[in-house]
Parts: sequence; structure tokens; C-alpha cells
Amino acid sequence: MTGVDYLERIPNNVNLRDNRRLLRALEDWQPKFLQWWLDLGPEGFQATRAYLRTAVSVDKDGWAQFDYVKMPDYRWGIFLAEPEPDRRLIGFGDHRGQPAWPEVPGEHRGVLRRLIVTQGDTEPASVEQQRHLGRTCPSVYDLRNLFQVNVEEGRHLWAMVYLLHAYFGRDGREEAEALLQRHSGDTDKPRILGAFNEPTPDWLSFFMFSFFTDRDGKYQLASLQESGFDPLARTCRFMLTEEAHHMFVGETGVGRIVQRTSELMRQGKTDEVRKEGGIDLPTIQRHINLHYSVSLDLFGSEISTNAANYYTTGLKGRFEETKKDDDHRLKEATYPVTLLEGDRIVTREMPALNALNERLRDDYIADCQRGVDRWNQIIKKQGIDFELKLPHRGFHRAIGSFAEARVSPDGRVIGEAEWNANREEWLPGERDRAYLTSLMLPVSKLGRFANWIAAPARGINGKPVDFEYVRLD
Ligand code: BYC
Ligand code: FE
Ligand code: FE
Repeated sequence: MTGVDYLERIPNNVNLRDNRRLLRALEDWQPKFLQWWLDLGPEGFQATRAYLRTAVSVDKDGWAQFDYVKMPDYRWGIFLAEPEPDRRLIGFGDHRGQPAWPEVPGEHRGVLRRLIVTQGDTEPASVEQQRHLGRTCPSVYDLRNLFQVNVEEGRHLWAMVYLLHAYFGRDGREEAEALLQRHSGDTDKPRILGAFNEPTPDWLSFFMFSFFTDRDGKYQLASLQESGFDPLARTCRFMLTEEAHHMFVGETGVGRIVQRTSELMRQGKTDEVRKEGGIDLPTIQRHINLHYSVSLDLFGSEISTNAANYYTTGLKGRFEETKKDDDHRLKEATYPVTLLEGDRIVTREMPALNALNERLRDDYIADCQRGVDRWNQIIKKQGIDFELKLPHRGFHRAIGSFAEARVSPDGRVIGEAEWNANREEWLPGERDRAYLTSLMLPVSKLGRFANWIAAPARGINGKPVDFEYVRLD
């Protein structure tokens, strides 16, 4: 494998040293990134040392090295998965069977840049959304996980900025600047996609975000790792190795809250968990409803000519494209799509190419359901009769067919009156917000956890749960 050039200011496995122009452009962007990190990264912890993993090489054994670092000193680097030994062939669309492109094909330049910018924009957005959470961490273990996610999202930004600088010339450099100028929730220059402008005000929201929204990242990156543009494919392939931990943080985070809540319910023989200082299951359900629905929006419209074009031109494939047993061109194929027709919800066979967003959303939904099933197992084990559910895909949508209607969590098209009467029941409201805020008190004693969340089953990198994951002195 290519060694990682770790002594350089920008650790990389792309031979930056041999490309002075590119190196200079990136070295020019680096201090701007650092300034952004200092201004909008984890508030109050810039001088704190945390036990973080850093990628030092891209092979199986070497990509995760653990040590204490101050986050601004984290070695954000540029790592592409190794090229495949035989030059990779494009796996789908009109160019199927042709060699993957080492450079940007001129005719797809604008579209490809837009996809990379959209992907890149989400990474710093999430860091901005999460920047206040450190102050209210439920444990030192959780604090470390938050920071791990944050630095890796920072590295994902680097990954996209590298592609912009290396392959898109002046436009790319301008886009790289703009990635630091748009900010989550900013009224003038918001982030591109809806979910990345929502606040992440508390740790329940953070875990939900990591479960639902980082999982959109998994599915988008999995589609982009099929890309005919080889540098994008290899970049995304390596990003996916880091993404798994983000979803682990989300799934176990929510799972530990569910665990604690169930224990409090069983011990106190009561549904009124708030009296015991826990987070009641209906509040957890409302947060599922919110984060799931805004994350479903991230897949775009059910019927999308953009998606058809990305596929046909070889820019963005399907989830597990190579495992699929069909012609990988889809010109004649159809796919069932659930849509709103008037005030009815119907399922229609649509041209498969135009339905690719929906197909990816279906893969995502099945994956989310598996996680929810595991949460429900935790509840059941405590002997409690309650089931968490994913709401209907049409519930609370702002993008696509369902954006025009009000749909209840159980999938009925309803009127404004019924929506308004139930909104507080279905989505987090002021009362939840105030209660959760009252719970968010920092716990900094090693091995201790806030009352509303269970301890994890094990620590990080073989360390005990009460390990000093963050040096808070
Ligand atoms: N909000 O044909 P349509 C991650 C726009 S998460 C606002 O329906 P298309 C991460 C759309 O741009 C992964 N606008 O959609 C997670 C288009 O605008 P234009 C992020 C939206 O293009 C956690 C118009 O509506 N990666 O990594 O097929 C922490 C009609 O579009 C939204 C990507 O998204 C929305 N929700 O698909 C950190 C991958 N949805 O072009 C990181 C790259 C749609 O008409 N992006 N629009 O002006 C894409 O593949 C596509 O852009 C999308 C949209 C799937 C997002
Ligand atoms: Fe990311
Ligand atoms: Fe992530």
C-alpha cells in the first residue's frame, strides 16, 4: 500500500508532495479551515485533550491509531482507499464496462461538482450543529465519542475539499471557500440541505441525528463509492470506514437511553418516568418521528430526473450496485414508488431510473427498521409493553410528493385541524424541549453517567468504561 505521508503539514496518501500547486492551494485553505474549527467547532474544548483515533494509513490494521490530542491539533488528512489492482470498470449506466475515469469528464463537470459540494457541505454543518453539546455531556465516555465524530466530519470536509482543489480548478477553490462560509441555520447563507440547518440542542437529538442522519451519509456515500469518477469512489470508500462509528454512537446512544428508561419504568412500576428523571418513551418516539422524517427528505424527490441522470452518466450508483443482479442500465426496468395522488397514498410502478432516490430511501428505511427492532428488544427484555415505531414515510415531509400534504404517523392523509391537534403528540415541542434542557447537566466524573442514560456495555478501543477518555483538568 501507499504509505501515509504523516510528516507533511497535511497528512495524505495522494502524493501531495509531488504536486506543488495543489499542495500550495491546500496549504492556503488549511488556516481558513482551522479558523473555522476554532470559531464554530466544539465550544469550550479547544484546548482539551481527548483520546481520539486518527487515520494513519488506509489498510485494515493501520487506519485507526488512538492517542490523546487537542482537537485543533488533530491530523486532518487526505486519504483515498487504495486503487483496485486492475483498473476498475464503471459498473452501471451508459458507460458500464468502460474504465473508471481518473479525471473529471468535461461534460459532467458541473453536475459532479454539485454532488461533491452537497456532500461536503453536510460535514462541517454537523460540527456546527453539535458545537454546544460538550458542555452538557452525560459522561466523559460520551464526550469523547462526540469529539471523535466531530473531528472525523472535519476530515470528511477535507476529503471533499481535496477533490474540489485537485480536479475542479478555480471553481473548485471557490467552492472550497464557500464551504466555510455557509453555516448551519444561518439566515443569509444556510447549509444546502434541510436537516443540516436544524438545531441539535440536546444529547437525545445528537444520538438521533447520529442514528438517522449519519445513516443518510452511509447510503449516499455507498452510492457515490460506485461512481465512475474514480477519485470520488475511493474517497467515499474510505469515509465509509469512519461512518460506521458515527452510527454506532447513535444506535447505542439511543439504546442506552431506552435501556435506562425501561429500567426506571420497571423499578418504579410507573409510566411517569419524568418523575424519576428519565426520558419517557413517548418523548423518544417524538424524536424518532422528527429525525427520521427530516432524514428521509435528504434522499430527494421520489421521482427525480437528476437521479436518473446521475446514474445514466455513471456518476452515482445504487447501494450495493455490484451485488445487484440486473442489467445495471435500467432503461426498461420499473420500481414501485409510494406517492400522494390527490388525497390518497398509492403505490405505482414507475421507471426505475427516475425512482432511484426512492430506491435508496427504501434501503435506508429497512436499515433504520433493524435498529428500531433492536431498541424494542431492550424494552421487551425489561418486560415493558411498548413499541417504538418508524412513522409512515409521508409523515412530516418537506421534500417530494408528500410535502404537499399532512400525513399522520400511521399513514393517513389528514386535515390541518387534526394535524394541529396532534402536533405536540407527534413531534417534539416546547414542553419536551424545556424538560430535556433541565436534564442536560454535565457529568464529568469518570465512569459516571447521567441518570437518564445507561452505561455502555464496554469502552472504546478495549479501554474500561471509566477510562479517562477526555482530560478535563
Ligand atoms: N434539502 O431531484 P431532486 C452526510 C433539492 S449526509 C434541500 O429531488 P436530487 C452526513 C435538490 O438539490 C449525505 N434541497 O433531488 C450526515 C435539487 O435542487 P436543484 C449527504 C433539496 O438532486 C451526518 C432539487 O431539490 N450527501 O454525509 O435527485 C453528518 C430537486 O431535487 C433536498 C449527499 O446528499 C433537501 N433535503 O437528490 C455529516 C450526496 N433534497 O439541483 C454528514 C450528494 C433535494 O434543482 N447529493 N433538494 O437546484 C445528492 O446526491 C443529491 O443532491 C440529493 C438530492 C440526494 C441530496
Ligand atoms: Fe461525514
Ligand atoms: Fe458521519
